[in-house]
Amino acid sequence: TLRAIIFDVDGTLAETEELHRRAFNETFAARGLDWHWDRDRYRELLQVTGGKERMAHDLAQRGLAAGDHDIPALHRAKTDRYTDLMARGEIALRPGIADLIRSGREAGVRLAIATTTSRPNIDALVRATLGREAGDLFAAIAAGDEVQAKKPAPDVYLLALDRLGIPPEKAVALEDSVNGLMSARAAGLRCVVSPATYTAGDPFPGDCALVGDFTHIASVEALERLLEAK
Ligand code: XBP
Ligand code: MG
Repeated sequence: TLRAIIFDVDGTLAETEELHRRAFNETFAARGLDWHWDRDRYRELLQVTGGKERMAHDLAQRGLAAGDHDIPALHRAKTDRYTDLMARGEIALRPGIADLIRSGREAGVRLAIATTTSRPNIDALVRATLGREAGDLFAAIAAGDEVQAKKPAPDVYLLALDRLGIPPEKAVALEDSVNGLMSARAAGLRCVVSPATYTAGDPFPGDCALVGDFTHIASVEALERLLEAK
């Protein structure tokens, strides 16, 4: 039986990427940089996980020298902007997520997070949508900068499992992207995928349970039924 549910954050708990994009663009403008990522460009850039890595990749593709810019400082400013925007409360959890979290707590299934995003972003999202401290609600939280290699590498899921102290067979990952799915599978986890706005139509391989939205697995019982049917 299932002992833990490990959630991705961006695209899975909530549709956050437009807020990330806005925070990046406002940061660039505030620094007097004439950079702007429109939706199509951002869709391409989402292939590179992690905000700092994404900025470095964008600079390289445009033939600009990364050494001319303080990417860690830009990214700190972006994180400040993102968490301020998040605190306004305009972002909602994706349908089914709040019910599944409630059901997991009632059933004694432990909840965890494995994400590429930065820890302050997780805290801000959980506070704004669930009115709780992430550290109180989730038994283990593994965030982007805590590991050597971000998704699609398995590191962040392995770290979450290590902190939970359980083997991958006893847990399931919830994801919205191919990079996330690859990360979970490489860590030995089963994975349920519901594509988000930016990942709809992406080619998900057959080794996951694909659902239209998370209302199909809004309880631990429904999630276990889906995994058994797979
Ligand atoms: C999410 C990401 C993150 C965010 C930005 O991927 O790629 O980089 O877009 O977060 P996943 P930071 O959902 O697969 O974890 O700017 O804090 O890195
Ligand atoms: Mg995601």
